Amino acid sequence: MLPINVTRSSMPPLEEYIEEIRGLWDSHWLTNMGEKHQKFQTALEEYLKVPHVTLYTNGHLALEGILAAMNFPRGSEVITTPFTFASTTHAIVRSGLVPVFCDINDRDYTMDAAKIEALITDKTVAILPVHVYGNLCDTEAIQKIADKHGLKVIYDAAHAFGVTKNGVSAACFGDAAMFSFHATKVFNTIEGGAVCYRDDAMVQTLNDLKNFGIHGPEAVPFVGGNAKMNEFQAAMGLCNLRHLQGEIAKRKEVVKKYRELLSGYGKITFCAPQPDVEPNYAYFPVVFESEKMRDAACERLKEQNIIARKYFYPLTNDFSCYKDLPTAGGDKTPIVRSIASRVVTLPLYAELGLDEVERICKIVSE
Ligand code: T4K
Repeated sequence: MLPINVTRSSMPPLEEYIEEIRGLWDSHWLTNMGEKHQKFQTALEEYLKVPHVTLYTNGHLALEGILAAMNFPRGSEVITTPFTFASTTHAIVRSGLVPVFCDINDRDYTMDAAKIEALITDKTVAILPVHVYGNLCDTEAIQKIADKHGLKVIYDAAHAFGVTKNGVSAACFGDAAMFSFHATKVFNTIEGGAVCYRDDAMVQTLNDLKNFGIHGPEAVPFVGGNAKMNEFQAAMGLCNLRHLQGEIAKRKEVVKKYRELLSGYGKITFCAPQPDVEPNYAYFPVVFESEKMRDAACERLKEQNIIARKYFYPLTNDFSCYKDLPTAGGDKTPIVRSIASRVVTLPLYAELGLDEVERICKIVSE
């Protein structure tokens, strides 16, 4: 029997993708901001209702791109969450900045805005929260703190494509938001990512950063790298965008079934639904009473070839690569430590059968 993985890439009908890429065999134009790239960028700006979208080859380089574009002095501090994928913390550190870890709340596992101000020092330049699992952070409270202290807000919105709050897309909060379009996301371009923002001045810098700072065949005024999205990625994005609402609707049914079957089982808790938020059902995290119970459930599922994943355990501030980082480790973030040791994300994708969900829930509750 094929394994049931934590997720499975959404793909458009093969014929649709072939039709979308057919023209590339005439033009032989495969990358460097070609026709598909331009079309996809415009489609996203319209869909997300955000003034600017800069496409990147993946979400991680998009995040590094934002940090580079902001040009913070080396050694500056960025308040962030350790309850995330390696990418968030790595992007801060690889940019020569120091991550300062803030605790999360136990309702939706996003950064606890009430704990941010205590972490601000004269070296703090930005807040970098994560809309983890597609749950939106307390964007109003975070913006208030940032305005009061003159800090930038950069959202890691890797999980939040398609999520809106009172009709406003996750792209529109803070100074910039990064989306990941990785194969494992609700919306994918195979690999891919984007930065969304309002500041016109950032357009040139972000483009320079992803295309060697080249302005013309004989003009290179900026030291940039290479992080361009290619035409095949953009074509995948154009196709998947047409199917996004259908994908989200199917995921909604899966999540509904999980909640229905597991809510009577007292030993696990779910994220609380967020008022005014239209979710994308990106992940289905459940938190067990104890680490032992969580690990046992994972083992039992694995015996049945069902691969649940402990997103996000271990915490990034416990990674061995950060053992010498003075701000890492320790017990300064008790809630996140407790959640991370008990959380598991159950399989979730559009085509996951409701009978499979029943099977998973039976194993979990046993
Ligand atoms: N910030 C946050 C908060 C993030 O979660 C991420 C990425 C980023 C930043 C960085 O964005 P990117 O630079 O990646 O665009 C996966 C993804 O690779 C990663 O994108 C994602 N977060 C993270 C949460 O999950 P792994 O190491 O768990 O992936 P892997 O290879 O174990 O795949 C998980 C399952 O997905 C597989 O068991 C089957 C399925 N799958 C996987 C691939 C690669 C598919 O169905 N198709 C595929 O092509 O990191």
